[in-house]
Amino acid sequence: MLHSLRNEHEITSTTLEGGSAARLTGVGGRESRRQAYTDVFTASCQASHRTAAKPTTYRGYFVHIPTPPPPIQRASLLPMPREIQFISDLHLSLEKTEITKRFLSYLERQAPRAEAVYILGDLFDAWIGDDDPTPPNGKIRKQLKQLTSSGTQVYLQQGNRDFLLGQRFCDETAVNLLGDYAVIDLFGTPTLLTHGDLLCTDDLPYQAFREKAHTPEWQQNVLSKPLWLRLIAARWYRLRSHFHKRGKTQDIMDVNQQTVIEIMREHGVLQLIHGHTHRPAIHEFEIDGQKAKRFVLPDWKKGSAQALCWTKQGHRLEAI
Ligand SMILES: [Mn+2]
Repeated sequence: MLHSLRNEHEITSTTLEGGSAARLTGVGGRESRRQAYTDVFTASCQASHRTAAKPTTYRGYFVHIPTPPPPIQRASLLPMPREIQFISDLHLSLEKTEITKRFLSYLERQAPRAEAVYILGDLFDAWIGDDDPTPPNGKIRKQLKQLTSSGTQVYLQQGNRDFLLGQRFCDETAVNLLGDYAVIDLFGTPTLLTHGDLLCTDDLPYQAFREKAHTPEWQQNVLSKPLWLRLIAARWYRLRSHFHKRGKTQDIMDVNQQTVIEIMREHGVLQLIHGHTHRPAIHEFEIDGQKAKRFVLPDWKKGSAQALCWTKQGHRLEAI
């Protein structure tokens, strides 16, 4: 088309806007002029469908090819709101299949939304060593690994039930093991995280046992026993713990407020999140004339579980 056009006409200029088109000179009647119009129009249409960014010249006339819009810049997208989630006291075990299912579903559906998930102890009802393959340990490991691989950071504190959770478990799942106390910057507020058993200082027999059980000698002694022996010992320990609890008053099992204040003061925080007591609440009090808060996470039950979800806008408990 362009070839015949070039032979018959000389195009001196073009504007393809509105009703005007190429101004044609030279020989040819109305019919050939009409044909030239059609040719120029067709050429321009074909050209404008190309993706070249700069205008192209066809033999003296100018076809404007619109510049394609720039690709959307990542930086111009609104950032996803950051979310931090806290859970604790799941007490996962072979017998509690509903809670295991609930946790696996949480790891798959709700946890990936979070930038970080903090598990503040007693993820397992008992832990006798990272080499224990008893279900649901394998499944939990696998799903935790999937979550950390997808970009959500997972932080773990030991509880009074799973204080033998070790580095091997954390390496296999890419979970970060925290110490008994950890201070994080929670959207600008320094916040102390702990399982909570260290705050129950009225329970003297437990504190004495804890001290002993946290020595390297005690732990090495236990972990060096064969797996079958540790499995039996764990059963016995859980049974014993059940009867011990029955004999203790409710007050002894809760935190000691003076200890809470001392520990918070020591860590320079006015906000504390912990689990362990299974008494979910938000306590408000004062430390040296300043307002302080203590968040107690709920334990997981057969029929209900919750995560404390925190964003820049604030916090809420979300059902799992
Ligand atoms: Mn606990």
